[in-house]
Amino acid sequence: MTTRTPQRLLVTGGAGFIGSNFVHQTVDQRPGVAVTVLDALTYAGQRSSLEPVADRIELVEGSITDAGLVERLVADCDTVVHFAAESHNDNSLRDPSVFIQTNLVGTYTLLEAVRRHPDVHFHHVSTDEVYGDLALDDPARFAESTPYNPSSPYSATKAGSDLLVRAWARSFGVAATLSNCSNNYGPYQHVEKFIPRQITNLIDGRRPKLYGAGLNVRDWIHVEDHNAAVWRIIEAGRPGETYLIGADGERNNLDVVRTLLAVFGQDPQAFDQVNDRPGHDRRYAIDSSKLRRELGWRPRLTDFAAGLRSTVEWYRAHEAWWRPVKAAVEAGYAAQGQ
Ligand code: NAD
Ligand code: TDX
Repeated sequence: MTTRTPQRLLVTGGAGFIGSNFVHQTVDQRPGVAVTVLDALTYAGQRSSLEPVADRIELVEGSITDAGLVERLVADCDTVVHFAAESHNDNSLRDPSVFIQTNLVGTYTLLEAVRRHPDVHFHHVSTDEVYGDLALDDPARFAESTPYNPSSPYSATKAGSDLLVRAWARSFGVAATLSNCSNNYGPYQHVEKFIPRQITNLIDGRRPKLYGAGLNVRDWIHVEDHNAAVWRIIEAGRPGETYLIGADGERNNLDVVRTLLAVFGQDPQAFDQVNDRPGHDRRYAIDSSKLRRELGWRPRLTDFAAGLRSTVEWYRAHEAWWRPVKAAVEAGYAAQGQ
């Protein structure tokens, strides 16, 4: 089995949802590892998400499309963990241009720098959405061999970035691993996303907003389990390989809303149906047996109701973190009838 001992990490997008949780986990569990975060602090990245670890990491504010900056930072690390992206499907339907810049040009810029530093390992964090969607009654799940078939501008740019990484690994010998994970939930997730949007609506006394009939299925995983898998892959994943990450957490959106309504002690019917997302993927489902078999990873936080309760507690306790952006996010959705 491959073994690496990452000591100097460059974490792109480390002020976002999954990246900030990754940085917290790394600082807590691996105090000897030096962490530099490169983050453009877009609307989705917040300095305050790293405040609890601010004195133990370096945060560089800048873009992954800035080739000079990227070169300097890559030269000084042994491992790049690449989370930075434009990540929201609904935004990509309103304006795809920044998705092209960050997800495609940004990943290309990082790959070119890593190519000049052959000792640096590159881990690319991606999504199950590159595989398109499955029918609700299809027994199949996505596997590493499933053909790419992305639906939205977001997932198309993530698919493109995955293919760039594979090409740079094969053609230029870049030491890269890839992971494609299902839907994450947990602390520090932007209130534009499904679960935090409904939690903060309920805290505010508003009704949850379901797209269409709520029958679309997502395969939920707690962000801590995702990040533990990323650590396992950067230590032991085989260069050039892709690993799917999932925790067998398939649920439809209606079920998620009803579970949240129960946490808040409210009537299971107390939600609104709003305009559906154009091109809305029906179902994602991950078969993560390769990662489990080859690298021995297992999810730990698989009690979804318990995970939702602790996430609700986090949003109640961290209102100062999300309150400043909530009204503008809701106004944006209202303008689309959502
Ligand atoms: P997020 O939107 O919460 O965070 C993205 C971060 O990237 C932000 O801090 C933002 O400021 C930063 N960023 C954006 N453009 C940048 C640029 N040009 N240069 C530097 N930094 C930039 O996203 P997330 O949900 O934490 O997702 C992180 C990664 O994980 C993404 O690559 C996403 O595709 C992938 N992913 C997410 C999920 C999920 O459920 N959220 C599931 C699977 C994979
Ligand atoms: O208000 C809402 N009501 C609703 O029913 C919102 C915001 C969403 N939804 C639905 C759409 C989806 O079926 O909930 C589901 C989840 O929506 P999102 O949180 O927007 O996530 P999704 O589009 O599934 O993509 C997420 O998982 C894969 C992440 O945002 C991506 O970055 C990741 O790649």
